[in-house]
Amino acid sequence: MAKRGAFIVIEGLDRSGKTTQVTTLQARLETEGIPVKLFKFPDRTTAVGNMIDSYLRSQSELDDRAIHLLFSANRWELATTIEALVSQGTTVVCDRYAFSGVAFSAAKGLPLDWCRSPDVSLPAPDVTLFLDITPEKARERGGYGEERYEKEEMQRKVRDIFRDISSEFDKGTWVTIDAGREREDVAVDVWKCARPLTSGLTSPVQRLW
Ligand code: T5A
Ligand code: NA
Repeated sequence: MAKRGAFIVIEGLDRSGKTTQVTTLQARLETEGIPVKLFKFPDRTTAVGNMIDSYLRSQSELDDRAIHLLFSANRWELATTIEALVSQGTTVVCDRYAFSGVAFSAAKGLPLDWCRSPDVSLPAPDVTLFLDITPEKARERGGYGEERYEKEEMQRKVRDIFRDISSEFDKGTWVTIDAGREREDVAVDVWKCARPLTSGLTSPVQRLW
């Protein structure tokens, strides 16, 4: 069976260092000669992404359900591309995914099952690396508080929901990493989890959820 690329998702609270870590991971994979492509959700560059961006910057108001569905639509509009890349042997690294979708909307009070349903049958990551940080520590980092959800109370709820979600996965497919440490220490753990997956998976990509 032909080898495919890995589908690696990095999740976490706001300011946990996801973008920093996906960028480092991409560079390391490239150094090893492993074909890699980065995705980021929300992808603010699409038409749907523009609406999400405006909402997050509090420049527009939307019903909680409407914004939830837009976040999901934003994943669906890139799902085919992600699957095609992975099956052609490219490793896809993704900065946030459906788990952020569920955690943030459920933290606002929407029922968890309702939150999951629009993401059902999206490609499932081979591993989700969850960057865990206390809201207190996250707040000390650059740029915190600029966007809609960057408030401690909200972040605390989101963290609890992420923990509930993590308990549904086995240790191989969901890894919690202490993101309150130095960048390089976090990167070492990310690399340890990601590297083995890129040596040639043959099993088909699974589906959420
Ligand atoms: N959302 C998202 C939903 O509600 N539903 C969804 O379906 C999805 C996909 C925007 C919001 O959308 C919500 C969740 C969010 O509230 P975003 O665009 O990913 O999501 O948000 P960003 O603002 O881009 O990213 P974050 O705030 O989450 O930051 P990161 O990527 O976690 O952190 P990063 O790497 O940018 O670092 C932040 C700062 O900390 C420093 C960095 O240099 C930077 O200044 N830093 C460190 N400092 C000390 N020690 C370390 N180890 C550090 N690592 C990074
Ligand atoms: Na980010």
